[in-house]
Amino acid sequence: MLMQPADERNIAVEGTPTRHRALLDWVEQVAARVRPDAVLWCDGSDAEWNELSDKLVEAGTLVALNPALRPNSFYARSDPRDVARVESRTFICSDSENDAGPTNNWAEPGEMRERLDGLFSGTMEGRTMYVVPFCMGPLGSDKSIIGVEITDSPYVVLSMKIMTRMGAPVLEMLGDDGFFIRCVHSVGMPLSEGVQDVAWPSNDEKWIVHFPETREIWSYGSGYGGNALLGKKCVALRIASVMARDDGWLAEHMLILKLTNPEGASHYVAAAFPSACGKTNLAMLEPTIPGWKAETVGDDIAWMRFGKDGRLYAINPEAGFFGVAPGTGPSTNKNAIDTLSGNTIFTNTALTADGDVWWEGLTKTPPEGLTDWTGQPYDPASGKPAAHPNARFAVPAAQCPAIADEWDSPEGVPISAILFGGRRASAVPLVTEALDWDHGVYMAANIASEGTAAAENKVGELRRDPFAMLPFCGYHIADYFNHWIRIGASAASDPSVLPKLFLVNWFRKDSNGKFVWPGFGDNARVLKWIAERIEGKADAETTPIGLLPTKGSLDLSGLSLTPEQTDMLLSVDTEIWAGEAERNGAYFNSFGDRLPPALKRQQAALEQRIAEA
Ligand code: SAT
Ligand code: MN
Repeated sequence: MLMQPADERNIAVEGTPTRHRALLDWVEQVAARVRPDAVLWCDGSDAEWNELSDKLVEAGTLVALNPALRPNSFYARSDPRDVARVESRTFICSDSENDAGPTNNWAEPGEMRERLDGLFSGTMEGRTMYVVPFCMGPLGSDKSIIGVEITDSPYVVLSMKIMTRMGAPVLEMLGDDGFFIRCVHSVGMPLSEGVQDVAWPSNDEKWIVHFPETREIWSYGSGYGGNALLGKKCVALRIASVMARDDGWLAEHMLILKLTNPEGASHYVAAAFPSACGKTNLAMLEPTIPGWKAETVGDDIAWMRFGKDGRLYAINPEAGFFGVAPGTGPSTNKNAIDTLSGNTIFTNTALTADGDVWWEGLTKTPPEGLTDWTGQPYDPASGKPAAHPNARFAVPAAQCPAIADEWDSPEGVPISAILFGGRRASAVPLVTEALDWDHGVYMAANIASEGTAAAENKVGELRRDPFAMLPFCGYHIADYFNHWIRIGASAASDPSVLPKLFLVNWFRKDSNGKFVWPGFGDNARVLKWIAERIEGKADAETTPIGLLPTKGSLDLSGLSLTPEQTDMLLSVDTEIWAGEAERNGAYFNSFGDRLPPALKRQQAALEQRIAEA
């Protein structure tokens, strides 16, 4: 760890941990603008972790949890105005507005840079500027991408240490002239003369800005999650999706799961679901069917590239899980609970009287003497939750008892199937296999989900979330659809090497508004059918919307579903689907000429199949 007084503007190679001229120049340039008291290059060591966490405990940002209950773990309470990603303040500043597309906010890059210059001018006054080199993906892998985040938030530094490979080994991997993504983050609260710091500094004005052409991110005003831990959504999805478009690979909002059958044969599956739709639960599921085993490779992001054998290989670019705490309990996700046994940072959960954390769903009833996420004594009679619905944990992935050995493998894992799912109370069956790659792209482009606490929109509202990438695609979403079509076409000589594509829906409700499918560990029954489809063992029935399990091919043994419930899960109502198709068509029309012809053909083909049914 190296301290450098900021007024020594000429940060020399001497005394810094790198000889990377472009990196040194950039750090110097940013320091000159943000004017910190000191510049600190983070090495990612345990000593650094201890020093920063001590400092944050002293400042009141972190509470050290009871070490007998949760060693080396901390609790943070954010500003109540800084609890989730802010999509309305998230911008893709591509050179051309058309390249950002209709689903992203865009601003003219020159004007945006001027605005950012003003906002960042002196923004780190009175603070330390941390330089955080991080690697998305296994260290030393040619599939990994390096970033450097400059931040004035030590909470961000600690969180980046959990969520990424961070510090000295990354600078070593970067060498003297390696490529890195430039990320600048400030909480936007300079400690000018007379300003008293607060436990969670932030600013009411927030900007999360991406410059895709120059692979740059500038984030201002928020200290929370995806707004501030720039390796995650900003680098690994928004900027990486643009790099993937340019270089012929896929950067996706997907978990990666290893599934092993009773005979010991394994398949790797990737799955896309919108935020807070049970993705972490599926990534860590414990199958209820005997002999089947599921292991975790990743819970949020997958980068997939073609291997020499023509198959798609996935890596998890992250090193930790940034999961939603509420709803996570010993019965819904025991692996997650066991993962959280130590070395974890919790944010916006409730705090117990004995110095531990609690949230809705951890136990049936709240313990006595809770302090809620706003810092007030918790009154269960208030009807309010003790933890914020988007309360989070950040924990090293390696601590997960279900982590697959190959989760850190530099080659990645070969993907046999990709699942897409939203939260749909009606219409969409439990599982549908796509007729072919293009049809799968059509299904994925049309997934929709109810709002989640992770984003700002109202919980319960239905919104389209194509590929679960709506807030994360760094370019025009119709071009992104076309990129998927092209990826499929690039395997034209042998389409059988491509993953099979599936649409799943765990959230079907009956007329009383109750979920029909038990979900959680029983989702392994659907995974079993998918694995057997890959192996050519399970039967499917062709319907107008795709291939559905035949009665008997889906393992429902031991479940207490009525025949009506099974019917509901596995049937297609053509009248309802005529309406679905019409709405899909209207949605597609909103993209005009930019919609790939292959998807127009899929739309027409679906309409025709439904009409003929
Ligand atoms: O807050 S994050 O963007 O990191 C998590 C999420 O929204 O899924
Ligand atoms: Mn996510």
